[in-house]
Amino acid sequence: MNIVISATVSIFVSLVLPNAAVAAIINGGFENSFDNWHTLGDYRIETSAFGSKTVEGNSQAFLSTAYNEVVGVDENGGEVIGGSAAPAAYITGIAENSLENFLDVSSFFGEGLLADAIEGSAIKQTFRAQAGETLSFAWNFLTNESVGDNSNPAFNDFAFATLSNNSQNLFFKLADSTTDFLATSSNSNFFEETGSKTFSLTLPTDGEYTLGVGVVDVGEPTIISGLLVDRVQAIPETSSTISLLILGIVGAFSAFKHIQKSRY
Ligand SMILES: [Ca+2]
Ligand SMILES: [Ca+2]
Ligand SMILES: [Ca+2]
Repeated sequence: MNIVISATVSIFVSLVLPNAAVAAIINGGFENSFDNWHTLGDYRIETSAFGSKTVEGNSQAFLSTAYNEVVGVDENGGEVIGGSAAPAAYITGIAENSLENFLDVSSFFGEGLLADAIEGSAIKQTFRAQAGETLSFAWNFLTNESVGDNSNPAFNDFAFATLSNNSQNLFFKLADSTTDFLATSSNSNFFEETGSKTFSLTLPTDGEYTLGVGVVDVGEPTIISGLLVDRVQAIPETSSTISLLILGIVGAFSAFKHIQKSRY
């Protein structure tokens, strides 16, 4: 009898716990610092005081490619040195705490466009979603590299996203030094920024996904780039329809009450 019960319990646990342990995206707006996120490299929470406004709430995530490098200028015009970016193992040979290891994408930084990534930073979160949900987040790529027509292909720093589940690893380049940047120079410590953009992707199947977002130096390590991230979310296809319906019902009810009142 006991054996039967414990077998039943263990089956129940194995079926139910994985679902319960991983939920929808939590703290996607970084209002609770990096709670529920895993982090690697040079990262911190910034407010709108950064010089580029948050998209949602008071906080946004900031990642950079700085590793003991010039990250700004103090009030006396002196260089401010900082940063703790992580290595890309394919170039540096340092596998421990590497970006590839963190993102579980062993070959990404050794292939094609990514072969010259030297170092950078990334965050990730694992969540459950259903087919048809739209995964999205706001991002803003910032750089001190030359951009546009002056960009140098050898120093083409870039920002990226990875999305993996148990069947595949997807890679998306968000921006690099050839992307369109704001015509006016950035109000932040960086020379250039793309301004806030939105990444959006419809998830194909039910399941557990890991979203990674990061930024890397390419070709040489000292001229830094950064990435702001905010409002990371996965929204069911129907939620906007449902809320419109609810609004419609409330609206109809208010109108009905109004009519009732005006009769007396
Ligand atoms: Ca936020
Ligand atoms: Ca660097
Ligand atoms: Ca660089």
